[in-house]
Amino acid sequence: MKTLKTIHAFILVFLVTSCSTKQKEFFTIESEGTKLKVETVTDSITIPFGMDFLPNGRLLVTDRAIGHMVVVNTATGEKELIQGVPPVVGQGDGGLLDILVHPDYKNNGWIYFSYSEGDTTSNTMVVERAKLDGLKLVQRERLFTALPYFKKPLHHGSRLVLKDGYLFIAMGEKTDLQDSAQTLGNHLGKVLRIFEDGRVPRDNPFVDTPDAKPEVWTYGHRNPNGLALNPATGDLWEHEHGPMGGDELNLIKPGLNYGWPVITYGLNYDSTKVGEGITEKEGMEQPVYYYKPSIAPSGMQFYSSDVIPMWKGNLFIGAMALKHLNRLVLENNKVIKEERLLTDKKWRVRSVKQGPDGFLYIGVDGGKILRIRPN
Ligand SMILES: [Ca+2]
Repeated sequence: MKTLKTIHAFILVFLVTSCSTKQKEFFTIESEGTKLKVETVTDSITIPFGMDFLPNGRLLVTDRAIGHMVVVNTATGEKELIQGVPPVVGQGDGGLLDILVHPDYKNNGWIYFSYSEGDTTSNTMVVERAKLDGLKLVQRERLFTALPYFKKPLHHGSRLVLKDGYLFIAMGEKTDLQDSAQTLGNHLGKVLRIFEDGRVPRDNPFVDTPDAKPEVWTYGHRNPNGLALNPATGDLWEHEHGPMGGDELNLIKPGLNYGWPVITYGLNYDSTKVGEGITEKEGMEQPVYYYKPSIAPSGMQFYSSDVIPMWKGNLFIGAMALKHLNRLVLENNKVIKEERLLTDKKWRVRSVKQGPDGFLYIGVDGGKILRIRPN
């Protein structure tokens, strides 16, 4: 028996070694008349909801439903599990959600992450920051708890962006509480702004509004699964899952109402109208772009590198229902072209991130991490 175990251990070591040293799987695609190489970085991550880069080519990935935080060596594909991650509600849309490495990580060591907390009868989305001691999370600090807790573990939104000392958080409307998005006294269906240490800025738009949550930056959102900064302009962009046929791309400006559920380009899933069935109303913002039929967007990244020159300044969004990588060309904050990449692969593209190497990394459910690079 002992001999058998030893043989198994040898086989395992051999397999791990041979997998990590073999030639990476790849294929080519074409965009704007240029061939690009798509290469597998690693696999066996079930739902790679969030990804961000540590120094030295190490990629942090959240595996949503099982609540794992993994660090991937992007050169070898080897994965290591981070310890000390809080327990999560892995049902519905819940789990370990977005992850963000502080832009000044080398000096401060902070890692930000969001997750769903509670149980299947009462839960919400929480944002923490922590540091890494080897492969363990330490100095955990809770920065934000979306209120109120609610029963269904659905529509947490949960994307995070850091900019100039502020942390932006996108929070979903928690389904059955649709009207919550139009009410300022809760955090649901909102983009929120806090300082990166959790304090609330005094110049947020609703700090002096009676009964409003002071963290509210914008409202009237449904289920945001994408939040990204355009590094060329400093603008904050959001995308959200609409109902059937109403996925939206929005340019986020403080204090504005983005309309859900009063205006929408979508229908309820039983094909009935949402509310009065209107698409515009005074005092409510129009999306910059919307998808009909819905693509079910997830993850979002402005590509800012010169490594793939024809993509510079373009916006990339994962698509989970109409499975592909969505590429938008913007001009003066309007979409002038849409391209759907990787359509033949039928991948639910969950996360998109530009690497420090200028390659575009995507995480797909079921569950590979891949990178797109010059051929
Ligand atoms: Ca809207």
